[in-house]
Amino acid sequence: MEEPFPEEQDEEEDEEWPRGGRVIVHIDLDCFYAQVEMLRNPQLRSKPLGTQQKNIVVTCNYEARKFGIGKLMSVKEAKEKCPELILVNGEDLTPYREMSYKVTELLGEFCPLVERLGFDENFLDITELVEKKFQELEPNSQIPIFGHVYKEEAVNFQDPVHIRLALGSGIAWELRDRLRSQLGITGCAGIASNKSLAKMISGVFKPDQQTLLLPENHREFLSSLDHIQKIPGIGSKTTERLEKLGVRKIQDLQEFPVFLLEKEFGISAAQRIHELSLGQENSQIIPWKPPQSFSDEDSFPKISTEEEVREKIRELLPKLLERISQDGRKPQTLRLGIRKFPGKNSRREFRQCPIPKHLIPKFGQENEELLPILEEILMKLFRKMIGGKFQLTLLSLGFSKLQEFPGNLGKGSIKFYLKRESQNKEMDTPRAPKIQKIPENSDKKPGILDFPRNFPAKKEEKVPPDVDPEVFSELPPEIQEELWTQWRNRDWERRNSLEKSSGKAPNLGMRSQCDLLRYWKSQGNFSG
Ligand code: TTP
Ligand code: MG
Repeated sequence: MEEPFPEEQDEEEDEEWPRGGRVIVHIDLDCFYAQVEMLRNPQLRSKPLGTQQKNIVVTCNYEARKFGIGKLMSVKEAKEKCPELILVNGEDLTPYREMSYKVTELLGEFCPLVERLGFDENFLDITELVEKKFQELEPNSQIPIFGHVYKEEAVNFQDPVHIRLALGSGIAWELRDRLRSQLGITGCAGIASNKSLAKMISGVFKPDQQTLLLPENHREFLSSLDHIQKIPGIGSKTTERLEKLGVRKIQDLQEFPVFLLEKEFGISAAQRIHELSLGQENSQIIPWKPPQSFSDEDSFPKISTEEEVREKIRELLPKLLERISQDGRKPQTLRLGIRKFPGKNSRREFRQCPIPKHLIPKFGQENEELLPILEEILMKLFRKMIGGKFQLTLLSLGFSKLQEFPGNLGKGSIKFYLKRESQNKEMDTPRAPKIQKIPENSDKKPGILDFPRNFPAKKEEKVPPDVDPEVFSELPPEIQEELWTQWRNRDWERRNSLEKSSGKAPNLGMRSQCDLLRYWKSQGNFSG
């Protein structure tokens, strides 16, 4: 489709650009694990193929989908649908992780604003690239549109917003082309003016296709999606609450009186939910960088026995180990956090210890073996923290000091991830973990410090308010960061009830591997 470039621009409108609207591309790789397996063994390409974890087909190629096989189907059902289905074990995530980082790295060569979402999705904010192309356009230029336009809506070449999105479709095409030519991998792209819409539109035509969504179709497109949970940012808890109000479809939500939403969720949350249903969302791209630590926590009304503590640890540990496996690096420090009852909201106490060196290589390789050993270490930490009777309302686990490697592959570089395997150093002989107490605060109480009510607004301060600078300087970086985070998110619990992308894992309890993987995918909630 080609259209002439308008000779006359609406200058006023153009000056306002990007007026809240940007050009965002979302790329979702096709049948990712299966595609990686087909790259490893091209003979599989023309055959129905599934990747198996335990007794689940986590994904399958598009050949297999022709038989009605879908993601997360049981092996039994998949085999019934297609007896000739070839199954490859997909439990070792190493090849998928490597391809995943190669993709992000390649996309990063185009544009610095790349955000990863799980293993096979990336967002790019290409507003600036588009802007450059826009400025370079000659009068009467022909602007090609690449891929589909949702509902085949006519692009208005008098409208600078349309023109920029059309230019974005060209960039998305180029990105996909580069992925194919350099890495041999295909994916779908969505082009829209925000992350939420770009993600939702990218799956409209699959596989190996792309779709552009114009602003005029936002509402209609959203209404066409049946269930509210299809909106990124509306998680399962919000969905549950909305369903209780009788809201199931996105259209129901669009039409639902805002004042009733406000009654249920409070003013700002209600506003946000309503806006999401209309496709109004302006969260920024969070350029990818490796996490400094992995942690998870669970809060509860009260627990007071060691068995209950052990049970909580058993619930939290497997999913944390799973996340660490997916990351690929290996932690060197283990931390336990608790909140005692009665206690002030934010008061937590922490103890940490180095992970015995002989255990470190087992991360990501022998999680099953690690579980009982780490559990005992954590119980030991717990006993150090608690002398006699106790009542807890929260327990957290954290792994940090993710193993760094020598050479030029510093943390923060994707190459760090890609080269990881070859750089494992020999580990020392086993040693009992040394328990290390986190320095206490100035009023001599253990653990994390209390926070004041009136905070200065900026983090440029070197130390969070009212924290003893000497104590702060001795804390490990991840605890310092946590202090900052706590300080910034002092109303975290209230806001988190909206599931507003806290990055915190939901309280999943003991889960099967597949559930964990599903959880991993769902972790990519937006911030904003
Ligand atoms: P998806 O992007 O959901 O699926 P896909 O890439 O296989 O297929 P599509 O063409 O429809 O995008 O997930 C990416 C990979 O994540 C997938 O290949 C396998 C894995 N995965 C899980 O491990 N657990 C899950 O619950 C899902 C949905 C996917
Ligand atoms: Mg995919």
